[in-house]
Amino acid sequence: MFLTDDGIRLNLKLDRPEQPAGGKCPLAILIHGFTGHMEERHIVALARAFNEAGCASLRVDMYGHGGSDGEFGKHTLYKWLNNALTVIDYARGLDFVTDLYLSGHSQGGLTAMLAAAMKHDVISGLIPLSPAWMIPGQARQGIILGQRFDPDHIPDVLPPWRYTGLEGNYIRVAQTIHVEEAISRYHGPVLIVHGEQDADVPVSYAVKAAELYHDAQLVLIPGDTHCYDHHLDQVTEAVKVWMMERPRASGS
Ligand code: FER
Repeated sequence: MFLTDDGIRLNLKLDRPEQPAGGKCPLAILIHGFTGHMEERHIVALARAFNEAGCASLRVDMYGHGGSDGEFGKHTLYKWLNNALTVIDYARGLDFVTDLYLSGHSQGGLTAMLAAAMKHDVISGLIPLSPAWMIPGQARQGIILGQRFDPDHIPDVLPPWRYTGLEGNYIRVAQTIHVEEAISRYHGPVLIVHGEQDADVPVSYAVKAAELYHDAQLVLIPGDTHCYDHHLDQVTEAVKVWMMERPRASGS
């Protein structure tokens, strides 16, 4: 299924829980990370976890990723944020949807945090998974993907560090984003899940975000990595349990 966001086709996949035909249910939007896509093992498992909790899942390939339009090198957090706003508005209009939840992994988790701040009145719960919310602060300090650069002299195209072709505009955009401000604008319930051995996003950021949010629960997974190579079942279980604890809108 495709949705068009200002001329960019976004690849979406909707999975509804097993339930009587015509039944209403909540829906969780699920956003992959930097260089990721909707068919990654952990993203598919999380979509299924939402379904098992009686919640539809809507996986999205973001600009320049997976089956969506756009070039990877030209993606920025602003483009991802616009994609997220478009997908949220689409999901709100689906007739079976009661409440809307927003989830994402890593850079998708950061995107979910920023979009939840903008759409705080329509997002019933936020589930950032190993959210890479250090990206903006590190971009200002001159660190990206573990590499150092001069934050005041950004090249048009970054050197081929871990990935080739990423344009400097990615960093210029990230430098403008202030995540603490976004965190303070979202007052709904939050579940943060993070592997304690994450080598890409330090677990300290999950701890800090859980402190800053008004109503957050933090689940740390001992021994696990950025993409949950060892204990994905614990991640999906945490999401499932938290979702089943949510109050359901009447009529569902
Ligand atoms: C970075 C560290 C982590 C970064 C991106 C990530 C672009 C995101 C990882 C992911 O989404 O999985 O410095 O810079």
